[in-house]
Amino acid sequence: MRLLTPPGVAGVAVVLVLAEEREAALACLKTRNGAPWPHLPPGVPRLAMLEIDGTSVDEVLVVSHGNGTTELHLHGSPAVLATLRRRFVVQPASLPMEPADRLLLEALGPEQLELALEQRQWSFRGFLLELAAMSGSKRQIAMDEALQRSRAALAHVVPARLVLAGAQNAGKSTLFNRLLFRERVLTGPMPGLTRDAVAEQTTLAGYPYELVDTAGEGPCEAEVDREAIEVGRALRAAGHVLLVVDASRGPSAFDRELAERGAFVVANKVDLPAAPWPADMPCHLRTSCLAAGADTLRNEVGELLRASRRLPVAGRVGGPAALDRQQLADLESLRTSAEL
Ligand SMILES: Nc1nc2c(ncn2[C@@H]2O[C@H](COP(=O)(O)OP(=O)(O)OP(=O)(O)O)[C@@H](O)[C@H]2O)c(=O)[nH]1
Ligand SMILES: [Mg+2]
Repeated sequence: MRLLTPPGVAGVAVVLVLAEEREAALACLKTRNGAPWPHLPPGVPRLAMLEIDGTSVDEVLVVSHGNGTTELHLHGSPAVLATLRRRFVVQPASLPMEPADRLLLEALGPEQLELALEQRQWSFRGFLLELAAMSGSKRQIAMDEALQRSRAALAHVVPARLVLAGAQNAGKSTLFNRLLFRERVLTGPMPGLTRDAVAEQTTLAGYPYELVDTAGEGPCEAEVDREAIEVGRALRAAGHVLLVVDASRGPSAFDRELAERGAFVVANKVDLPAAPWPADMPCHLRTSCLAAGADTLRNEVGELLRASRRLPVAGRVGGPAALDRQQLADLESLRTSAEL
């Protein structure tokens, strides 16, 4: 069975019974008089009682389709669906959707919306056919331009992981909350406050990021704290790292190590008297996460990342571009075949 409506706590749930499940599903329906459900002509909605394991569950509307499938309109309570799931496999329906339409629905910010609207003007498949029909050198140039646009377009769609790292109490969770515009995680003066890594999506300078707040590095007595620090280390290995340093204490040996491995360095707490900052330690942003406005912080961090990832200003990319891995693979395979 396929659930055609989004999950929720109320309203109506519409479930599509597939042709192969029809007999089993109809066996669970009774007329209002308790008689077995008759085979009905398609298209006529009828009320029926749904019975699962001898228990009357719900009064449902039954709509048979000519192609052998049947719709059941249930009361949308999760309890009713849960009862149906005890007897049948109910999966969410996945409707085929063009990547540009998906982006239009899921856009986190105006830049993603603008890109989705731009890309909807073109048929990507039609564009591939146009490319395939071009002569050799012209096609190479057009394809290289499309791959260039696709790089920027995919960066609009696929969130890059950005892990906040640093010593305990440096201000990672404070920065995390500011970048999200809300108090998502606990902050406070007690070192080692954050234990579990928390991930949230947002856009910075128009590009999507999975922001991850992690446990700070520092002394820990409990096994659970050591594990939390290990999780942070593993997360850092698969993403960009935003290293938060408490500038009133200065960078630690661990901070210097992360900076050497390419982390973006934020010197935080510049509202307090500063400790010496070693000349060979990079610093990409000096700020006070407490005092700076969230907008300013988001812009500064976003621009820093955009420039270092060599991404153009977010928004339209100026021509058909791949918006998912499949489209990119199709584009690339056309280039490979052209090279043969
Ligand atoms: N003066 C000052 N205090 C700050 C600033 N940023 C954060 N703090 C304070 O520093 C303390 C620690 O902040 P957190 O964000 O919880 O630090 P953390 O890095 O997440 O710490 P752990 O979770 O223990 O690793 C809190 O009391 C914050 O209010 C800042 O820019 N200036
Ligand atoms: Mg924290």
